[in-house]
Amino acid sequence: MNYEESILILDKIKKANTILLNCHRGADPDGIGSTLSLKLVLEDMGKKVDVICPSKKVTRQVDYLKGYQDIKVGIDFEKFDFSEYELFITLDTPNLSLLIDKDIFFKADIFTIVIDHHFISTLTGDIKLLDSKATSVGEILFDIYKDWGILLDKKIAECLLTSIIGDTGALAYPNVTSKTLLIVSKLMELGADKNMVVNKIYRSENFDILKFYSKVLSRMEIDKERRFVWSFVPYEVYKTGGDLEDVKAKSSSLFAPIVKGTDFGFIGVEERPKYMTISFRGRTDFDTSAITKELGGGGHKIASAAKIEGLSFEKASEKVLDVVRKYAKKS
Ligand SMILES: [Mn+2]
Repeated sequence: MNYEESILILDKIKKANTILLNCHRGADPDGIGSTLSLKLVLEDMGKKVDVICPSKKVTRQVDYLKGYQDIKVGIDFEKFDFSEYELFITLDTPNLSLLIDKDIFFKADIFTIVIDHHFISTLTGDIKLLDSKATSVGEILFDIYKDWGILLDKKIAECLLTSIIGDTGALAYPNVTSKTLLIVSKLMELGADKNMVVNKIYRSENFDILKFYSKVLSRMEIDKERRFVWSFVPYEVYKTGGDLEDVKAKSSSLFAPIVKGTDFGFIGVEERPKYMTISFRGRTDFDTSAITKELGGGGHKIASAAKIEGLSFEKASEKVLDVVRKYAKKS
C-alpha cells in the first residue's frame, strides 16, 4: 500500500454513484491532468462524473486530454447545487481561494476529499491525503491507482504524464526523484507521448507572448549580494500583454529561476491598478514560500505567489523588496 488513505477513499467512491470533481482556480496542467485522469478512472468504475472549475476558462495547453471539453467552467460555488452529488473530490488545491474564485468562507455540504502535494496546504476535507514530496498530484494518483488495482490505459497515462511534465518544468525541477522518472517511464510504456506533451506545454508559444517577455526582461534587475533577480511590470505595460494566456506564470517560470549566482527570482505584475501579483521561483533549495507567507500568500518552496492590493505600483514594489531582502541571505 502506497498510502493508507487509499482504501478509505476507494471505500467512499464505491458507495457513491454521482461524483463531482473540481479543477482549481486558474488550473494548470497538473490540476487539469490529475482531475481528468480521475474522471476516466471513475467512469470506468461506472460512476457518473462531472468536472467543474471556478475560472472562466482553462488553459488550452492541455486541450488534447480526453475529457477536456467536458470541464464546466465559470462555476459560482455559492450558487452551485451540490445536492445532485454524493461525493466531492478536489485535487491540487492547497487553499480555499484556489478552490473557489472569491474571498468568502465556503464549505460544500457534501463529503469532501482533498488530495494535494503543496508544501503549505491548508484546505480541509473529510479525508485529506497530502504528500508534499510528490512532484505533482499526478504522481500521487499513479500510486493511488496502484493501491486500487487499476489498470491504466493510454488516455489515463497521458493525463498523469501531463501532470508530472507540467509540475516539473519538463522533469527539470529539483523535486524530480528517481521514482518520478520510473513513473514517467511506465506512463510512456503505456503509450503516453512525452514529446507531444512537452511541445504542447512548453513549446507552443504565441508569438505576441515573446514580445511581452522582452518587456519583462528589460525591467529585470539583480541583487548580487543577496542572490536574486526580479522584474516589476506596471499596469500600463501589463495591459498590452494581459490578454495573453498565462503570460504572468510563464514569465516567472521561464526567467525567475535561471540566473547564475542566484537562489531565486520573482516577477511582480500589476494586473489592475493597485493590484499586484508576485510569482516566485526557486533555483536552489531556497524556500520562497517563507517570503510569500509573510506577504499573505503561499505555495511551494520552489514556486510560490502572493498578491498586494491597495498600494500604488511603486509602494507595492518597495514593500515586496523589503520583505524579500529580509529573507534572502547575504552571500
Ligand atoms: Mn500541482
